[in-house]
Amino acid sequence: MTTERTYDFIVVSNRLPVDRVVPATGEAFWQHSPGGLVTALEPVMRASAGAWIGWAGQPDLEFEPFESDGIKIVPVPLSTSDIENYYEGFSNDTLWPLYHDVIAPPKYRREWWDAYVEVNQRFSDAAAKASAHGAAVWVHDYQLQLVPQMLREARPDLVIGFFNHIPFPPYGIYSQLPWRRQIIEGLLGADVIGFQRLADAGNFARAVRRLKGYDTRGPIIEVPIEVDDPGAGSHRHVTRSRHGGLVRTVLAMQFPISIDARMYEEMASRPEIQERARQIRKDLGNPKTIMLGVDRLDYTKGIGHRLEAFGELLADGRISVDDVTLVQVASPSRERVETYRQLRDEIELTVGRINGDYSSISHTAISYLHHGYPREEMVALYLAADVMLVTALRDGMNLVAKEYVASRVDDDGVLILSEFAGASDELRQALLINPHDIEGLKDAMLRAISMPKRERSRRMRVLRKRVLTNDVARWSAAFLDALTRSAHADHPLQHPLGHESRER
Ligand code: GDG
Repeated sequence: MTTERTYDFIVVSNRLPVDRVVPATGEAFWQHSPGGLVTALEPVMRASAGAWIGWAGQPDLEFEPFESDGIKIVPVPLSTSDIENYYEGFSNDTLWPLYHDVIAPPKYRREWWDAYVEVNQRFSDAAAKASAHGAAVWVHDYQLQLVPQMLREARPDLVIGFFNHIPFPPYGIYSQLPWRRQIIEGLLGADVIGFQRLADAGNFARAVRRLKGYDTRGPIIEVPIEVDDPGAGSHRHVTRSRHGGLVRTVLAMQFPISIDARMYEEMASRPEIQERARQIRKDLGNPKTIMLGVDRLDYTKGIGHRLEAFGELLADGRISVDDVTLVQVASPSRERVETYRQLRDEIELTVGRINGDYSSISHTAISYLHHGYPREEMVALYLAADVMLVTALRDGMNLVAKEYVASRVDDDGVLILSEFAGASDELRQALLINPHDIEGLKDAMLRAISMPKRERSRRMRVLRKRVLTNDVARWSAAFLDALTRSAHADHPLQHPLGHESRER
């Protein structure tokens, strides 16, 4: 009999940090996809013999666990129907619009919910199987909100963390969800629940009070323990509530995510990337001002609002294509979901109209790029852009804003940033805007275009200090520190119930 290996630290996310590449000839292989999360967690994974559990990105295929760049990878299979119902359906067409202030109408389908429960159970089973006794498990994002409770039921010995990368909506919106109670219960299975903003944590605490009637004190939520709960003896943080009952405490607070700022700084200092930035400016006709937008093509990002403002400035004659050009990278996203197809059509129609109306043979109003680019090219674009436009209607954090700042090693460039993006809590020296206020957005664009060099540098220096200090390593350390404290704050044997009462 073979005993499966178990791990002391486990990360669970919908997607694994690797891609399976199938070349035209030769054998398929795994490629490390170094996203922000991998970079943040890599050192911790290595130091603590960690494993990463998630979907490998290809439907209907099962893969054995394997090792990639020193990280153990445990693939969870998803069928074509799981992808349609759990991923594209419930995750991307119910939860995503609901959690982003119903910018698009969420669809509530019972079969999608059933698939969500089933797939969450599969992820939880995989995590339970791979976890050593007392291991720390860190679950990520809205696709897996039921996993904490499922995992706690199966393995009360584990320390469980959850981080929500997207906003948590106000109760008036959240309460639309037919399964609102189940999701809250799912999340409360964690010891620590992290959000991007203080406001998200506040919205969550309110939902807990309204739906469960539990007491909350600041970031602490008191979850009553049933006396016949089989795992009661193993629960951590067991105390007596004001009302005399036994409660388990859960910490729910903000841990704003960040980027590997030093990596962006290092890339932006490379001569070949700086040369590429100059080349980009030259290719665009060396305009006085380059404005840049970089987003997944998603309705939360406010791409239409920024195009409208830009188009009106051209129409009003307040800017001219001879001086100002807009580069919009819209990387392809969720193209099988109908709302995203419609969004693409709308954006491309608007870009076509503005270019048709205002471009000249020598100057294009908007360079619209519906591609993904290598990171080097993104950094060159950041360096080439005088003004960065982040006009999200709702965004958990928005890493692009932080990447732009980290890349500006020359202390130059102006960031226009929506107050509806989590990043606006920290990046106060940006030009903060309300993207729904088109006149205000136009004014901010003009102000950015004509901002004196001294003011640009002063603002950028403050922004850079902030991003370089609060980087992604600090984020993961803060979260894991809270989780570790939660692991050591209580011991199962000190459970106030004592053994006899639990055996009743
Ligand atoms: C979710 C939340 C939260 C984009 N196009 C290309 C490319 N990107 C990279 C950017 C950035 C990332 O993708 C996008 O991150 P964002 O934070 O801007 O937005 P979401 O994808 O919606 O992320 C968000 C985040 O999770 C983390 O918690 O901040 O609020 O919605 O890193 O650079 N990268 C490359 N080529 C592209 O064409 N290489």
